[in-house]
Amino acid sequence: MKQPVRVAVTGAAGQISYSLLFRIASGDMLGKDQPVILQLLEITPALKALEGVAMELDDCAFPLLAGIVMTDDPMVAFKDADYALLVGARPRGPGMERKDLLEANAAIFSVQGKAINAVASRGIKVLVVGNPANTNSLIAQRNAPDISPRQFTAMTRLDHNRAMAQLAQKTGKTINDVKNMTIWGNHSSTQYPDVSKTTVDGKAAESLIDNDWYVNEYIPNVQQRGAAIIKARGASSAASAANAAVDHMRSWALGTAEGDWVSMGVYSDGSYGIDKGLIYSFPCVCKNGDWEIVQGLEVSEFSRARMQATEKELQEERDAVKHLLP
Ligand code: NAX
Repeated sequence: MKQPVRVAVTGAAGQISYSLLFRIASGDMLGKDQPVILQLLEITPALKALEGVAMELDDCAFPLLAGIVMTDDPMVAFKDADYALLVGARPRGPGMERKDLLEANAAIFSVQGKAINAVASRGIKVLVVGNPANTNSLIAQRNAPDISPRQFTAMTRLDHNRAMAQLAQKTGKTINDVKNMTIWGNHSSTQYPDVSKTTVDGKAAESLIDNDWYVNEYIPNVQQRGAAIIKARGASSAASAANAAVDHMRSWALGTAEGDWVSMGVYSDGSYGIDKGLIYSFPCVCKNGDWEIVQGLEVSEFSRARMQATEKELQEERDAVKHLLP
């Protein structure tokens, strides 16, 4: 058996974590041979509820769960952490403007970025799930100057999975038939689900679907899927969000399938003309615990306009918290 790795999870008493922690502890994220120590961060009023979650984790008797730490102190939660899943965030309250939301979260993610910088493993892999995920990831990254910006990512895998599922359903195929899906940009309604390189059962997706359906139904449905879940369930996506977080980390740590890629919000190096330094979702391949943006894809005018619209939103989010960035 391998040595245990330390996995920090914030917002650990929340609804996504109620699914996520059990998946991590059962080995779904890092493999069935990789023991984990869960280091769980919550705000002080939620520590009692967190104890209940830890009791249930104990009651699962997971062979791979080598320990649980519970704390309201980021310096404890991120101590020597090899992985961090930043799920906890400030939700939008009544009367709260978008700018207030960005600022409230900037406060949380700057503290957590500083703590990661100070005490985490130098090889830490960070995934931000809490919204606005891309900009929260940017804030954490900018507050961790001793850690490579490549180690801070944001989650668009749920959007990626949603886009694959909707395409599989439309074409009467299964998820296993869908390859090379891309989500570009922000995890928000400006994201651009791009099927121009996607294949379904070896055939170009564009040859199987009607362009009208793609532009007027598919793209908006993927963009608005989170709202549709809230409307139907009365609560935001939780199990599917946890599943996507597990998928994101597993791809990053253990690699992507040969010939396929995944969508990840990563540090832009200027690829495809996207503003350097933004955390932007690109098609990525992962190998040996590292990711790379897929290069050389042809970008149509239609795609370019959508990639730029979502880039613009990310630039605006960044600019709204600029005064709080080091
Ligand atoms: P919940 O409100 O159920 O849980 C959030 C938890 O975070 C709470 O227990 C809260 O006490 C804790 N928390 C708040 N501030 C904290 C801090 N400073 N340190 C540690 N813990 C803190 O929300 P949940 O449904 O679990 O969603 C969590 C976040 O994921 C939200 O921001 C949500 O918008 C976001 N999502 C992101 C998705 C994505 O694809 N990137 C999809 C699903 C989800 O909407």
